[in-house]
Amino acid sequence: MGKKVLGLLILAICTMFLVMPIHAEELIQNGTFDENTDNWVHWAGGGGDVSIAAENGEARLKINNTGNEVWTVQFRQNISIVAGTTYVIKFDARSTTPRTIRFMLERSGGAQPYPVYYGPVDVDLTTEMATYTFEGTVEITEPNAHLIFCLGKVGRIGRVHTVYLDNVSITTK
Ligand SMILES: [Ca+2]
Repeated sequence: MGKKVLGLLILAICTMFLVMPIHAEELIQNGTFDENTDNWVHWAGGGGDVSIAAENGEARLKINNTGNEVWTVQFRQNISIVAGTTYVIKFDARSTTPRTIRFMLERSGGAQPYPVYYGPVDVDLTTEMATYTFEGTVEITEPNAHLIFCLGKVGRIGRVHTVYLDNVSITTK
């Protein structure tokens, strides 16, 4: 290969990298709740009782009863994770009653117990909207994973309250 050709080839490769857009991949769909609560799944059982709606571009989770376990109220979305990838997990949240919620990345379905790939992380919400950011590297590739918020009995909540979520995001780092 001639020097000139090699030079052009190197130039072409360098140009390719320069023009390639470098952006993190977003795993969460409708994390802004601009499209109601599309793509999101909620579940309550074991005494848990929740009603979900999108309100002013936020997810509104009215918790009538937390139930008796951390998982008795759930809000989640399926994602696919890749081993060795570092993910940045971010969301805005508040609660009409200050409370702790829990989130994690775990397998969606299959035999119990569900393996956890990141977390569980407990987050203390206040009545003010705040942004919470976390970062973690997963060790397993799992096309059937989910981000799950557990809004059941975490800490001590004895009354009806509402949790608001917005700008839920998981990006590759
Ligand atoms: Ca929003």
